[in-house]
Amino acid sequence: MKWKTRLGAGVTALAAVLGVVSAPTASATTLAAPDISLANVKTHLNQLQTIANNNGGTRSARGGGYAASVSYVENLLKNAGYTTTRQTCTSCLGQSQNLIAEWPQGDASQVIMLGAHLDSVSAGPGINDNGSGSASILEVALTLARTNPAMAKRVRFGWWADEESGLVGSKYYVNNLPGAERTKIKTYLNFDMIGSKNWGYFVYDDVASVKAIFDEYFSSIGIPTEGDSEGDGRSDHASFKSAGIPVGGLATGAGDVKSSAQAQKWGGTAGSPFDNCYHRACDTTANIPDAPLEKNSDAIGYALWKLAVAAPQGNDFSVAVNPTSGTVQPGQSLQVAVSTTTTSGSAQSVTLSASGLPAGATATFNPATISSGGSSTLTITTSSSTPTGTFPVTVTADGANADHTASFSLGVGSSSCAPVTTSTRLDIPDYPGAAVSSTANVGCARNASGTTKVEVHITHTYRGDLVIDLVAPDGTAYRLKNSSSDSTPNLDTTYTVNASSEAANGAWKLQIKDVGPADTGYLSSWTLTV
Ligand code: DPN
Ligand code: ZN
Repeated sequence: MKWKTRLGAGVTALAAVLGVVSAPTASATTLAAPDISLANVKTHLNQLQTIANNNGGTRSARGGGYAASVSYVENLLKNAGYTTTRQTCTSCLGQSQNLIAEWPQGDASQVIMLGAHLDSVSAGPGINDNGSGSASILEVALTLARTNPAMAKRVRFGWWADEESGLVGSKYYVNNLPGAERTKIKTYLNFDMIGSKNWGYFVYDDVASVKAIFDEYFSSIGIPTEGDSEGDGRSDHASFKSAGIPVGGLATGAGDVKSSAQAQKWGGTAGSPFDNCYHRACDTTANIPDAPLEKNSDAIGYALWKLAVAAPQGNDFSVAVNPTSGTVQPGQSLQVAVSTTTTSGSAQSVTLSASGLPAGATATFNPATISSGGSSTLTITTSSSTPTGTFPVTVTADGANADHTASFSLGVGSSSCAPVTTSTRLDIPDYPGAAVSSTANVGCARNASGTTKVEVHITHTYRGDLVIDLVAPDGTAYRLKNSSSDSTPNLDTTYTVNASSEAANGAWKLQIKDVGPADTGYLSSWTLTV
């Protein structure tokens, strides 16, 4: 059995049945997206609330509440091993600073960037707008550092100054990026308000492939999403989008009013704003429910892992049989060595089986279950009633992480194929009569040869009229002779045919058609030597 990869439909179905929502599961062959700790995200939000409380109830870019927020985030990131940079934004209120943090692993020419504005409006502490996005990507960054997976791409985070007066900090950052640095940013993901009290699940729809990653996550936990339109052009992704950088992101809604269809879909209150405290003093930690904060944080982790973390080398193996063909008389048995090799990762349990055996034949493996790298012996036993012929047997190696097959050609009967002569007279009707054919039954257990001989004796008054084919048991026709203007009577010729891809066993036919009027004749005998 090959385990489901990434987010199997079964995970969703099971979660629905159990009434639980689980983090994505991953098998040994797929990458594991982490669970982002809701408790830690809430700790960060409490710290931002405390900072606001100590700074006149706000974290607006102008004042100490913003500067203290930058310090809080920066300290945690530095201690976790990030390379952090403060960028003074000269166009921002209070000359406030953007904070940039880069995880120093992965291809530096391919950057996946995540950002959130860290400032609030002056009216309040801005815990949903935008402590929520800031705290969530902070915890994602810390989880990346703790997990320390092999990285395919470079990951960079940005906490933006002074978004609230018009995306000023992020515009400053993008405008000051040299062209070569801009093109390195392959995707920018923005998170602005992901913990709205009367939440919806909105996914930015700017780039379909980026939206699809988030949607894949939400569908795995059974949550429907909608494309975001309320935030279009209103948050920091717009600064990146204007510079031609692909963008995506998540939001749970601001001042827009939840429709009844949306309330049916997600719960909550129809006719009320998604966040009734948007840009107000009441946007505090009391304004933030757990559910959207947790699910959006996990969705961010999922997307980041999918975009930037290297896929682990899965466990894999190969299987081979030796020899690859063999012949037995009916009633006899033969043995085939089956060997496996671990080709990547570590060894896995492999169960062997065989299919394609003729009637009356059985296959046993000793042992039937091995660890990849090991071998087994396949014994094929036929019975006296097993038909003569060649049979393609498929050996299936069903591993815990991957499945593979190997092929064995089983011959039953003698491998010496005696010539078959058919001497029953067969009349050949004159044109436009139908083709006629004579049958030769071959009973042996190998393929026909590359120099299969067909000796033909025909009595006829104009042999140029005749078109002759040899038809193999599987229906493949081999042209022996075309029509011609050869007026000679009778035909006594031996043709050579390369029929090496045909199983010799079975009913072969000599097919003759008269394609010219007036002359007639008959086949007196023919001999087939495969
Ligand atoms: N978070 C809002 C602000 O910073 O004022 C902007 C916004 C509104 C973003 C609606 C997304 C959706
Ligand atoms: Zn905002």
